[in-house]
Amino acid sequence: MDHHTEDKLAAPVGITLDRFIQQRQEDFPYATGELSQLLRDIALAGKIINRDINHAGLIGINGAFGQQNVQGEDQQKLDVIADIRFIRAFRNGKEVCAIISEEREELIDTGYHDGRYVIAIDPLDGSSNIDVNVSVGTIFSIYRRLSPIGTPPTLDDVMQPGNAQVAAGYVLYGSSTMLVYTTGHGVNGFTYEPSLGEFFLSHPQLKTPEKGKIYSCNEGNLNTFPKPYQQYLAECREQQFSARYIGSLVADFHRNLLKGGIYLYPPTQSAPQGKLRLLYECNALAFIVEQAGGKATDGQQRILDIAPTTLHQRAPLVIGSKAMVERLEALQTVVTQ
Ligand code: AHM
Ligand code: MG
Repeated sequence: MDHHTEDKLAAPVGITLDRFIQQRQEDFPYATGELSQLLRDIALAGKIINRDINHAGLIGINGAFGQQNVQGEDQQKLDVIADIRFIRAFRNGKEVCAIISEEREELIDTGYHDGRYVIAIDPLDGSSNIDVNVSVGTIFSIYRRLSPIGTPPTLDDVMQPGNAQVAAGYVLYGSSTMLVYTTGHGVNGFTYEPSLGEFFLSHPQLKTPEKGKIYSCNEGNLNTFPKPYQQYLAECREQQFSARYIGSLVADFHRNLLKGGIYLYPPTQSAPQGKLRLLYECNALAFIVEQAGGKATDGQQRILDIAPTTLHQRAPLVIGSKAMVERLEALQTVVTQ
């Protein structure tokens, strides 16, 4: 039987995430395999959280946990569960010496001081959407530590600018679950096949369109946006672009990445630095979008060049198709605030 007939009878399932990571590692002869293992740990924790989310409505873990996180927001139960699962996965993996999480006030020293990497994670972004069955996501950034191997991690290890990331990605728990990541050599997307329990390469070498026709922001805050943003959004409406805003960053970002578009979380009256966190949300997505040919700015400068000053700092975010982000940047210089 020839290959063509065979493939028609039993369609090939494609490349698994594990195989892909292994092949990539072979391209880097001096790679120790620790980063590969770390990516596998993330994928495994993602699968477990995917299961938890799918069961959430059934087993009563939906809804508020009755506590607030460090930003004073209500924590949802699944935020807490996802946080525990990822931190456990990183502790078990022993590749990272330090973790910072959107859900925790302080840096976590994993105790594995030989670990070369540190990780910043938003374990479950958009979790206020879970009760209404809307997509949520996990966002992560990986950095090489700055302090010497074998010593306790320091704050400097986790307060690096986004341009120092060695890998970043997200898991989107949507109508299907996907893992999208970059190690600085393009962006690849994997779709989870629940019956096989594996992620398969579904979106190799993702590129985002140069221009798009989708804009995504919370327009309820429009009147308090700085003038250049108001002007930009007026132009979007004049051109009859589509307004699409789920209010779940990973889902909004992912749609725009594939279709072309712009996501904006500008400064507002109640949130003068925007709402999103530089280290847990903005940096990872900025690295991915740039690797896919897009752009990310805080309105003044490239997101990846911002030197962080505090663990939980926020930054305005404008991210997506290059031409659209550049139009907003151009308006920043000509429209008076
Ligand atoms: P979270 O980290 O507390 O889940 O908040 C982040 C979410 C993003 O997913 C989303 O893009 C944004 O908050 C929506 O904010 P708003 O409700 O102000 O539009
Ligand atoms: Mg978040």
